[in-house]
Amino acid sequence: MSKPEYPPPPYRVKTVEMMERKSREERQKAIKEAGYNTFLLDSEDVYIDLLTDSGTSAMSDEQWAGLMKGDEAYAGSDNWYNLENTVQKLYGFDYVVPTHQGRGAENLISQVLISEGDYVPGNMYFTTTRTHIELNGGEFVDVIIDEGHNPQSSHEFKGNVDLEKYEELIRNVGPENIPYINIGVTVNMAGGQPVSMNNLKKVSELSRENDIKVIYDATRCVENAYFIKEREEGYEDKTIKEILREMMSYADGCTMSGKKDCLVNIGGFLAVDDEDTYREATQLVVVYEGMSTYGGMAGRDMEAMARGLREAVNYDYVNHRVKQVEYLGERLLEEDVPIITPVGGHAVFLDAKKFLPHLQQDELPAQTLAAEIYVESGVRSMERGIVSAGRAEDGSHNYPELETVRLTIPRRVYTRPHLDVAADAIIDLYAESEDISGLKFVYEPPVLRFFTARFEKLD
Ligand code: P61
Repeated sequence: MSKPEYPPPPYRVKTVEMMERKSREERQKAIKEAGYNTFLLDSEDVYIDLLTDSGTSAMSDEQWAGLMKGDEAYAGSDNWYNLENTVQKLYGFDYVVPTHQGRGAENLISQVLISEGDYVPGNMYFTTTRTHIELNGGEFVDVIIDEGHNPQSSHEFKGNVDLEKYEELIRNVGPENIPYINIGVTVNMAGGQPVSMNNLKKVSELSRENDIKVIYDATRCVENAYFIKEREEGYEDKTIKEILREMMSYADGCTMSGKKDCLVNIGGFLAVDDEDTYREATQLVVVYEGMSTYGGMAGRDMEAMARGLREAVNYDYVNHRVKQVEYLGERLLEEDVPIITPVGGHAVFLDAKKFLPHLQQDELPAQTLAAEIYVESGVRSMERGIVSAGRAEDGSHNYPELETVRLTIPRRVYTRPHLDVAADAIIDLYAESEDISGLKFVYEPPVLRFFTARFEKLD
């Protein structure tokens, strides 16, 4: 069998952080105390942390040096102008509003654009995005292609918008009731799947014809640009930077969680083309985040993000990053462990319905599997299934087709042997998976329940 590709990282180590693996007995105790919810584990009880790629990147020496250049003036700091200028140059939007993280930007755009009773289509929901849409009286409508919901479909752009579904929504509810379409590039909940340039272009045309704005969730847009370069005809010789600029030219604005592709631990922004939207957002940002020249970030955070934005469009960096994720996927596929394919940009998603076929979705297969992986190996992962999907208006669970466990790779942090530890443990667990019993809720908060819910084992 051929060895999966793993390019050498385009960086070397300057500082290390020591880590320790607790014993199996300690891990069993820790997960029980955490109510079988990996979000509630203490970080010191975790060996290899694949919970998220959000805010967990390793910063470069350039970024750390930038922290010392933090201008902590309350208003108009140098670092803000550097950040604003970098976003304008790389993304092409005229107006930038800083926020403390991605959901801050989602709050602003949802409040500015959505009126009670509106519909907001998107290529699969994301938890915080949908919550802000709903809190502002909107209804989210999923218009991703069917392949996006199918773990085994080999479609190369599973994040694409189904233009027929989008058109049908426009016909049924009227374009005046759709303030914008929200496009995730890439689509987190679908497995980090990209959207093609051709699809972005068509979505833009249809939206402009109907006077509907296009707002991207640009959180992982660099990884999306990489997939376009690798997979879409005509883009193989373009730079990541050029592809990114073209992608953004088909949008009216974007929200950004700086904690992912911007390579920082905290931060975010909203960027738009239209002055009216910008003005309204700056009126709100002072209420929710801070002045419109810091939006909840320290000067040093803004400097680190400006530098991270520029580093992230380096081809060698993003090529190594995505290949690292693919490597973990390949290791699992070699042993027939069920995962979502093709492997996406930031994480490998285990198909928990197939991994634990004896469990009903009500028995919370993905939540169960994430807890078992932790006990087996000390590796922390995240449930992305029925628990994350929450409840419908009538109080019943939403039943998403994708019931997954996400093994998310932080940027520039782990090495191949770390990924092998995770792969080996999951392969071993798969061999004995029929002995694993499910979980039930014992505490369930009403909003974004997955963060703090608690569970007990079913007998
Ligand atoms: C994550 F379990 N993602 O993937 P903020 N859009 C997109 C995101 O991936 C995203 C945000 C907006 C996280 C953190 C997280 O249900 C959860 O900077 C595509 O986190 O506010 C965040 O950006 C929000 C984990 C968020 C979750 C919500 O791990």
